Amino acid sequence: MTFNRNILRKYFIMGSQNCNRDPEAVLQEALAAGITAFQFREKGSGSLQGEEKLQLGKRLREQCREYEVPFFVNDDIEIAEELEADGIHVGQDDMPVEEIRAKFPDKIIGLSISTQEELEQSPLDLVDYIGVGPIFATSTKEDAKKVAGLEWIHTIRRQFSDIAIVAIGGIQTENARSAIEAGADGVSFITAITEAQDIQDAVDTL
Ligand code: TZP
Ligand code: MG
Repeated sequence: MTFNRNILRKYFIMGSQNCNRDPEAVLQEALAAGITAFQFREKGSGSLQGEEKLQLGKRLREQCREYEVPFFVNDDIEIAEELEADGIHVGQDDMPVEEIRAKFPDKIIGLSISTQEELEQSPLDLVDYIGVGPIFATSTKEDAKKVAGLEWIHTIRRQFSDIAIVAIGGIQTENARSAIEAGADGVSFITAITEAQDIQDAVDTL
C-alpha cells in the first residue's frame, strides 16, 4: 500500500487485553466513527496467544477491509504476513527494520522512537513513519519508557522537517490538539477509545 501520512490522523491501537467487552464491537464503533488507521496490538498481560490471537486478528482485519481503513500489526511479522496487513509497527527491540523492509518492500513500516539516540541510530530512510512518545503519562503499556513530553515532537521536527510523525502515549480528547500543534501528523491512542463513554464522540473530538 502506498503511504499517505493522512492515515496517521486518528490511529487507533488495540488488543483484546485493552477491552472490557468484545474487541470486535469496539473496533466496529471506532471504524464507524471515523478512525483513519488501526493497529492490532495483542500484547502484555491477558493477551491472546497462538491460534486465538490469529483468529481474532483475522476478524479485525476483515472489519478494517470493509471500511477501507489501513490495518497494521504490532511486532508480529508472521501474523502481519498471514493477515495481509497493510503495515507493520515495530519497536526498537523487534526485528530490525532492514530485515522487515527486505521481506516486505510494499508494506507500510512504522518504528517507535523514544530518545535522541534511537533517532540517530535508526534507519529512518527505510520507514514510512515514526511513532513518537510516550508524550503524556500512560498506564496502558506496562514497560512504557519515561514520558517525553510535547517538546520531544518539536525536537524531532526541528531535525527532520518532513518525516511522518504519529504521537503516542496518554493521548486523550483533551490533549490531542497539542500534539498536532507541536508538529505531529497524527495521534495514536488506546484508552481514549477503549475507555470512552461514547466512541463516536471521542473520535470526533480527537
Ligand atoms: N507505546 C507507547 S505508550 C503506549 C504504547 C503502545 C500505550 C498508549 O496507550 P494510551 O492508553 O493511549 O496511553
Ligand atoms: Mg515491539
